Amino acid sequence: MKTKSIILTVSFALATIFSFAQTKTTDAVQSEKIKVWGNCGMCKGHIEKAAKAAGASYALWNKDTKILNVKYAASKTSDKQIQQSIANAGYDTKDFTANETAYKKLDECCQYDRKSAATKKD
Ligand SMILES: [Cu+2]
Repeated sequence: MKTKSIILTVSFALATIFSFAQTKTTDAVQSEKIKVWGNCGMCKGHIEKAAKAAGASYALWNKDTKILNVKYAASKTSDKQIQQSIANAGYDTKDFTANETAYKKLDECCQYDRKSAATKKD
């Protein structure tokens, strides 16, 4: 009977570890839809690259809707870090504004209409 209780204990422990590991992985993956200003296919490349450089595991920007779909591990990066990285690359996002210098570095075709046409100097 001793063997039986050992088996029970071990399988219970394994089940606990397994379910814990599962919850952890599902909890860790975040997905967001972020508005990012931009123009063309080249912008798409830059935006997605910047998102991935900030730790996103998945990034897909739609130039018609201007919506960036991202997936990332919460332990690795955050919505804000991703947006900051995109802004550093010259693109305005929902919560961040690219600085003028980064924007001016973009190719002419990529110089999209800024988030706020209002006065934004740096
Ligand atoms: Cu472009």
